[in-house]
Amino acid sequence: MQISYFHVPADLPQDCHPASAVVIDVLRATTTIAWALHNGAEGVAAFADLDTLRKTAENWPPSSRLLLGERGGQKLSDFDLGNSPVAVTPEQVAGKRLFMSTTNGTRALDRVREVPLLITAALPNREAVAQRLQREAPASVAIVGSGWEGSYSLEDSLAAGALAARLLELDSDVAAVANDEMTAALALWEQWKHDPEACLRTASHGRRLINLGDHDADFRCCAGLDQIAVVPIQKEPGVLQAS
Ligand code: 3SL
Repeated sequence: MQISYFHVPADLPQDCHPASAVVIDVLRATTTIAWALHNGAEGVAAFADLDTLRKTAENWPPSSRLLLGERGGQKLSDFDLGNSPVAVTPEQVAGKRLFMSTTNGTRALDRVREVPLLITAALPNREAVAQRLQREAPASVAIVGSGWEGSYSLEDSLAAGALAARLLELDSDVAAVANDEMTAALALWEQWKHDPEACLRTASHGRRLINLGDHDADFRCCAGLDQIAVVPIQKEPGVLQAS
């Protein structure tokens, strides 16, 4: 299993066709997806574009759908929820299809939607994703960070390093580091693994969230390692479901 890391979706070469992809947006899209599915959401349909999201959601019964997302970290005025992982409680999401669009995370998902095995990961479901990849044993795994509007995100690299570190621990004969970005992400994880929340708060997007208001609960949630066993997998184009 050759494991590569790409800081942002645009770094993935057009002629690169990995057997599997893992999209990461620690702050906060893939953390929210993991918690929403853990808390019983029927599925998360991810959209890069808001108009397409609204039109598609209209075809779903109002009582079993929620519109969720943000732009620039702020909830959209006609949406039910923003992008906080602590807001997707069982009371809010159980049995519902979530229609989600975020500044970077859902765009990253869009970029790799053709990859045969597409998973999302965050720190709370890191162990579950690692176990699943080990079981599936794809020849190649492209871990794709969401970044922020095309540039590097510290926290996505941290989680990429956390996931690769666990894959190497599980079976270092099978898992192998395939690019320098992956090696650097592993070093980042080594540096911060005893205090991931501090890394998230140091990151530029962490500071952006702090400037927008009190996100303490989100930071705690997004930094919580190996807390839930859900593995969000793309079951149909753009739709993630628990497995
Ligand atoms: O960029 C994204 O996809 C979001 O996760 C950003 S935010 O944390 O909701 O502001």
